[in-house]
Amino acid sequence: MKVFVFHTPELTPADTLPDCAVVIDVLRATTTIAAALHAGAVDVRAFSDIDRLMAAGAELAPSQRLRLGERGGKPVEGCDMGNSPLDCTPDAVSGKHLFLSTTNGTRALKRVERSRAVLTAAQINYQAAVNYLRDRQPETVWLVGSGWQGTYSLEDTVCAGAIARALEASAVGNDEVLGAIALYDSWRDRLSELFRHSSHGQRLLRLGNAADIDYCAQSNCCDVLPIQKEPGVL
Ligand code: 3SL
Repeated sequence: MKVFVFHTPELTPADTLPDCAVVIDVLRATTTIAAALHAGAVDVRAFSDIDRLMAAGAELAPSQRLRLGERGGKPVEGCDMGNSPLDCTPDAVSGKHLFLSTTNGTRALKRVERSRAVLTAAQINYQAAVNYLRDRQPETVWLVGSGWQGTYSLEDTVCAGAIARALEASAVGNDEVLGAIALYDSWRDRLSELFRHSSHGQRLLRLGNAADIDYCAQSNCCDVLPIQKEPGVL
């Protein structure tokens, strides 16, 4: 197994795809996906475009679906919810199909959705991805951070580092892997503090989402593996 870390979807090679892509958006899309599936959502359907989300969502009765939309950290008008993992309680999501569109996470998923296998991971469930990778031993693995509109996000890289650290024996595909492991090793006991320093953490704090940051900074509180069943559906 050869593991590569890419800090943003834009940095992934344009002419190839891996055997397994792991999409990471710790703040907050892939945390929300993990929390929703853990709380009993039937599936999560990812859209990069809100209009497409609305059109697809309209094909199901309101009792069967929930539409989650986020732009710039804020809930999108007309959707049922924003992108807070804390809203994904069993009462809210159990038995429902979720339609999700976010600024960066769902876009990152789109970039690699044609890979042989696609997982999503966050700090709250990364061990499930590690177990899958150890078990399946795909030849090439991309750990893809979602970043923020094309720029690097600290929290995604730290989670990639947690995964790469746990896969220690694997071949290191690029220098970013070593950088991500070093970042994780330095901050592993103070993740909530690190996330508060990050630019998106600061944005979420300004929007009053401190509790989300604390939730997203927990390690492996959800034993769930979001795995793509068909392009865009986890
Ligand atoms: O950019 C994204 O995909 C979101 O996760 C951003 S937010 O945390 O919902 O603001």
